[in-house]
Parts: sequence; C-alpha cells; structure tokens
Amino acid sequence: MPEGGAGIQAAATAAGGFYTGRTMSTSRQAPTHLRSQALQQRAERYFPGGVNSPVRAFRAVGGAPPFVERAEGAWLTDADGNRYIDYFGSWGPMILGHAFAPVVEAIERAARNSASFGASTAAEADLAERVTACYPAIEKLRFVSSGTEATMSAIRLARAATGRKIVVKFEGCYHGHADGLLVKAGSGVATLGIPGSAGVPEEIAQLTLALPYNDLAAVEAAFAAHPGAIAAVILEPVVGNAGCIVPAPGYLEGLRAVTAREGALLIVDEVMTGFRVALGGACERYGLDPDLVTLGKIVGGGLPVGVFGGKHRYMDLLAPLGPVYQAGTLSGNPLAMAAGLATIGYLQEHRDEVYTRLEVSAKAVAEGVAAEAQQAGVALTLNRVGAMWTWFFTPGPVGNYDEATTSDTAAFGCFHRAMLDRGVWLPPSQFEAAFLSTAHGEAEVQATIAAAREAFAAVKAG
Ligand code: KE4
Repeated sequence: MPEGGAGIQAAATAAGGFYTGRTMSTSRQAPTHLRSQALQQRAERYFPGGVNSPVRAFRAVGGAPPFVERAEGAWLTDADGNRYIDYFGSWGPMILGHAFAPVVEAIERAARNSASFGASTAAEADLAERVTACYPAIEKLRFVSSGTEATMSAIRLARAATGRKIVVKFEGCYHGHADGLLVKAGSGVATLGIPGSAGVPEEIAQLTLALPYNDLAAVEAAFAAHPGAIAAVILEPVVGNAGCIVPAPGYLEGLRAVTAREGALLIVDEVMTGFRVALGGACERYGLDPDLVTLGKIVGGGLPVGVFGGKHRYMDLLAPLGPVYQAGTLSGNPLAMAAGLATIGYLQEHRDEVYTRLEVSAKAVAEGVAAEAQQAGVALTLNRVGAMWTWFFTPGPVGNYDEATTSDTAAFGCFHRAMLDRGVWLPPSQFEAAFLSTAHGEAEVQATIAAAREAFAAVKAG
C-alpha cells in the first residue's frame, strides 16, 4: 500500500469509516468503479454529458467521475464504496462538513410540516435577521433559489435604479449563467475554453464589458469610454471561478470609489466567499460597503438558496412596492430556510472556533501540498484566502485570469487523477477553488499531503 493510500486509510479509520479506496498500489486488489461506470452510462441516456452541471463531467481533468452515494464530515463515499477526502464541498456550501447533525435535524423537522407552502413563513425573516447581522450592507433582501437568480436580479435592479444599461464584469469571474453574464465567464465556460456561450445574442453580450481583474485603470477607461452608461460593476471580491485570485491592495477600495463617483452600483458577488472567507464574507474581511450583495451556497446549508440584498433605496424598487419584477416559486422554501438557519446560526454561535479551525486546517494543507510540489520540482503557485485556495500549476504569480491561464492544465489533470486514486477528491478543474470544512482535521491534512507527495511523482513522470 503506498504511503498516500496508507495515510488515507489511517485517516478514514480515524474518521470512523473503512477504506476501500482506489490506490495506485499493485499490492492489493484494484478497487472497482464498476457501479459508477454503469451509473454514468445510464445518466448519459438522460442528461447531456451525463451531468446536471458541466464541471461534474470531469472533462477538464479526464477520468470517469465517481458517483457519490453518501457523505459524512470531510468524507465522500462513492457507489463502489471508495472513500475520498472532499475538497470541493458541493462547491462551497458544506462548510460544517457533510451530514452535520444540527442541519440534518433541522431539515427533518421542517420536512414534517410539508416541503413547501408558497406562502410567507416566520423562518424567512428568522434567516434574514441572521444574514443582515452578518452583512451590515444588506438593509433588505430577497431569497431566491440559486446564485444565478441572485446576480441576474441584482443586475436588473441596478439597471432600473440608474436607468443605465451597461454592466461591467471581470474576466475569470463567474456569476451564474444568465445570458448577459456569460461573457468570458470563468467557471465552467473558461474550463471548457468557450469565451462566451452559444445562444447568447450579440445584442445582449454587447451590454456587458468584461475587463481584466485587479486593473483599476481598465475600469477608469471603461467609465471614460461609456460616460453615464454603466449601471453596475459586478465582481467576485475574491475570485474563485478562475481558481482563487486575491484582490490586489487597494483594488476593492478603488472600485468602490470609482463606482460611487460615476453613479454606478457596486455589486459584490459573495455567492462563494460569503460566510467562507469570514462570517461577513469579503465585505467584513476587506471592509467593503457595496450597494448590492449576492449570496448563495453556505447560506442554504446545502439546500437551494440565493440572496440578493442591499440598500433600502434600491431594494424597495422591487415588486410589489416598485416597478422591478422578480419572483420565485420556491423562494424562501421552508426546508432551505431551516438548513440555512441551522448553518448560519452555528457559524455565528461558534464564530471564533470555526474560523480559527478553518484557517489552521486550510493553511496546513494548502502550504503542505505546495511544499511537496517544491520538493518534487513541480512549478506551482498557491493563492489562498481563508478556507478557499487554488494550486495553480504555473510558476506564477497569478493575479488575473490571463495569468491563471498560463497554468499547465494537463499536469493539473494528472495530479487530479493521481489524488483521486489515493482517496483525495479535488475540484475537477484548474480554474476552480478548493474548499475545506470544520470537519477536516489533522488526519485528513496529513493524509492529503502524503497522497500529494506520490501524486507529484506521477506528475513528474508525465
Ligand atoms: P448557482 O446558480 O450555481 O447557484 O450560482 C452561480 C454562481 C454565482 N456566483 C459565484 C461567485 C459562483 O461561484 C457561482 C457558482 N459557482 C460554481 C462553482 N464554480 C457552481 C458549480 C457548478 O456550476 O456546478
């Protein structure tokens, strides 16, 4: 059993599980993935690429995606009984680990009262109280069912509030798949190498300016080129969808100043960073006071919840008070509210312990793996903010999307497959961020570093 596999086995045992994980070792019966392969074949009968979201197809890293059957804490178990340490966490929501008892129990209790009413409930304001306590910039909000709905609605609101049409976004930032935002988006689309998306009319794409991230001069030039025409600037305050890219000192403050001066709204998309890089997200971490904020992922505790919110003067433009229409059948769904309440409530009540643990574990695993890359002579740049990070397979630095694209995606694919074979499931794309949870402990960190030592050898061997 290679050290990595042994490490994972020990970690799995420590986590109270068993380990039948795949390893590169020849000294044991090759683990099977026959059931995942059969499930993939069936899935391809119903879903394009066999998936309900493109990145899950593993096209960017190669190999066959395992089908997950259950998960607990830091661990996923696939349909063949193989276990993996989870570093994508449902793309961010599972900050307290999988099947976290208070969240499970809250959903179970809510489900007994019916799954949905389509009418107002106290739970919506209960969760809104917690969200606004974490986000002073959010004076009023609306719950929706995805991050895409949140950003789409925030942009409509900004256009109505300003009477302007153009929206500025940044290359490498992804804000969901609303037509006007699939212009050099960074998630999925970038991974697939498609600069925009088929099906988005040119007339719509022309209302979006995609500028380089971390470049204030480009923003100034855009406002100079379109005086009085830019409704909003939307960005990921810490980019996650090009891989993790950190805002340069003064950049976020600069965006706030130029949008305030020019009468455009600043929309901070914290769907990924919200409650992750701090309890109050990037707004807290960087002292941001945006006009509108979007949230998702963690706020729903793994159930479908998005949020858009901000200053009264904008939010009160929404129907039924004002002329901006926005709606949703399952907005404020009682089960989703229950999961969100249990999650955000726990984060608030255990704030110091949670964010200290996340920082310690993320620093240890991110830097530990980077040290193994250096030892192996593999060029790697680590960008990290709290418990989200990316190992870019490039000498770096990586301060924008163009620099991110200098990464050796073939080497990343080899690393991803080698880590998966050793029971470590990384996000299946160089242009995504990795996440961990409060359930990731020393055993998982050390097992991951041990697996990486062997995986980098595989990368070097080509
Ligand atoms: P959803 O519509 O997928 O709930 O949220 C869209 C969205 C908006 N804003 C940011 C900053 C986001 O990261 C996302 C979605 N993130 C991707 C992960 N990179 C979701 C994973 C997927 O597309 O399958």
